[in-house]
Amino acid sequence: MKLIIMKKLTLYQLETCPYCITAREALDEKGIKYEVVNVPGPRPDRKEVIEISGQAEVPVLVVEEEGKKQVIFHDEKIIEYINEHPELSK
Ligand SMILES: N[C@@H](CCC(=O)N[C@@H](CS)C(=O)NCC(=O)O)C(=O)O
Repeated sequence: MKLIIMKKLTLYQLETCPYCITAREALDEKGIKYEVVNVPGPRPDRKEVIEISGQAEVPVLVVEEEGKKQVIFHDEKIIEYINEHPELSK
């Protein structure tokens, strides 16, 4: 029997942020499912993303798997992660 481990992906982002658009396009091109959390515009108000990632910039991708969270930020790092995980597209 094959065991399927599900990853839950959440993208913290701003709709018009160019780095976020790049990350979304990369996820969408690969058909990867993810949830979107739109962060507030002002940096000090981004409490959730600061708590999760230790910094205020978006995009931030959170990958949850079996209770563990992996936090990835910088658009190029997000793209690197999804390129290294082709199983996310299935
Ligand atoms: N090096 C980051 C840059 C991300 C970035 O600058 N994001 C902007 C929005 S486009 C941001 O959150 N800046 C912080 C702010 O608005 O104060 C990346 O590649 O993702």
